[in-house]
Amino acid sequence: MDAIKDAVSSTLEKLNLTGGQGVPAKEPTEEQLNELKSKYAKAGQEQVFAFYDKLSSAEKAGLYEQLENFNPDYINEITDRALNPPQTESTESKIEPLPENATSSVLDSSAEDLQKWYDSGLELIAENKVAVVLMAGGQGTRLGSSDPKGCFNIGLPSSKSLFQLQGERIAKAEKLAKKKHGKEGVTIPWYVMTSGPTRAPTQKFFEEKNYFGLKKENVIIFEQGVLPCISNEGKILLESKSKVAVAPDGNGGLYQALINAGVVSDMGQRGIKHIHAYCVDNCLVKVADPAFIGFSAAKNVDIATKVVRKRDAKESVGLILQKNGRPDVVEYSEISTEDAEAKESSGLLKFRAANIVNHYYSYEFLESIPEWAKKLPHHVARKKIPYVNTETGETVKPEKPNGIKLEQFVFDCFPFLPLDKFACMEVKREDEFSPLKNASGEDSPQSSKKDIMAQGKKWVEVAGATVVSENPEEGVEVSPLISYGGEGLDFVKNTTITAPAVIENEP
Ligand code: UD2
Repeated sequence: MDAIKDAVSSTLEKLNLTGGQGVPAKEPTEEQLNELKSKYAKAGQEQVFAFYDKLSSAEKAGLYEQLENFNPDYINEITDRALNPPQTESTESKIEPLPENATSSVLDSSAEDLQKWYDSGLELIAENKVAVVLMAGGQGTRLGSSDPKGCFNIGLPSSKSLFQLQGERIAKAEKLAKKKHGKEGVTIPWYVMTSGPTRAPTQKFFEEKNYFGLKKENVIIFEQGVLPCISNEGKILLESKSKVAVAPDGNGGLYQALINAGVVSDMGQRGIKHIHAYCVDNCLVKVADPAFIGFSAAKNVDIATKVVRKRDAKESVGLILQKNGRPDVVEYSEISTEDAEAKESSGLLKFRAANIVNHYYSYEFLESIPEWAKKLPHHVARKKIPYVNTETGETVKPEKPNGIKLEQFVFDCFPFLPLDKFACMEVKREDEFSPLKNASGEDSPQSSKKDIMAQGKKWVEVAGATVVSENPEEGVEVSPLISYGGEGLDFVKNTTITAPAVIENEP
């Protein structure tokens, strides 16, 4: 009997007709239905029930379940606020680069400071006070792949995916801390945020890969929220006669999801004090970077962010800056050309601190999420959104943007902090930032692979190896399980390595 129940439940889950935890959604009573209908009618969104009476019982249950999870008044409010943002006085919203004292740069920090931050970060990891949050809910539309980006194979000799590289860096950071401090059971819990479209394939991939050698109980996959897609006229769109068109609520949906999914309380139970949150598509990301954790803890800030020097005025990155004396980020899709191209007398871009979605949070700051999550603004993405015409019943695939997706940006809480609770660490692009955004050209699988292999080659040459190859472009892949950041490679000293090569075993 259980097998049948499981089969039904998983089918309903696939049809998205279950109430979240796989429990089949129930058809509403007449009274429940009328109550919800009037709520949507009062908000001018009654069109979502256009086909309700003709739906099957399961479809009615699924649509009711979905609509009950939204508040149409709130959807109208955030849509209106997103389309008509409150205009602060233009003089007030003057942007300026961050003040010197809010930033540090590994480019000009002393070796002692870097070592001090690294050692203290490793100690905090050894004390099980460090957790990692991965933002992996984005859909790789620009990449042209329907799989979650973390599953992507960038063509390394080892064929490792981005998820695997990141999981192995966590394992290595645990091992380095354990070795240095002689502690058993060093654990860095890995909280992986997915969205509707990426949840199941991500879960499946992690299970197939046996969590990349990490303990399953320390890899927690959770889901961010979704928001309805809205027509240009402000109406909630239907994807089908029984389903609202929805989209993930942006990486800023992280905060509400951390609360709703019980992640912050799980961190509390584990005694976590320092959190590293990062972007899935950066193949060079130093996951749980001890130096960054140590730097942030030493500065006693609530948020810290890593930046690289912006490549050029057109690079699609947010810019870390200050606005009205508060830390802030202006996204590439919202910065004026004038500000993006502004230069200092030195000739350098005035705004060159490029956001790389690589943030530190204090646990206390994440505990305060319920106080400010509702204040996080929504941004408008104008998109071509397939929908069902509620007059004719026909499905329309629009040729041009016909609606908006509302998304929150993870850095929009930065202005909630005074500058002295915020820090910025500039790092070297070639060491820490190579995003996978496009199918080819800049920020592509090819550039990701090239940057990883170049980094490994540099590491082994610094360790005393000689790398030979017919093509000087060829590099060396060094497994994260062998070296986290270039350390521990003495065994290659005075050896010759023919590139391309993979180093994944110690002699
Ligand atoms: C992001 C940054 C941009 C710059 C750039 C560098 C934001 C809002 N923008 O732009 O400033 O740093 O990256 O690579 O951070 N994600 C979710 N849920 C969502 C949407 C995105 O988890 O609903 C994740 C996504 O999986 C990825 C990260 O957030 O890990 C960044 O998302 P993106 O690559 O779509 O952002 P992008 O490149 O527009």
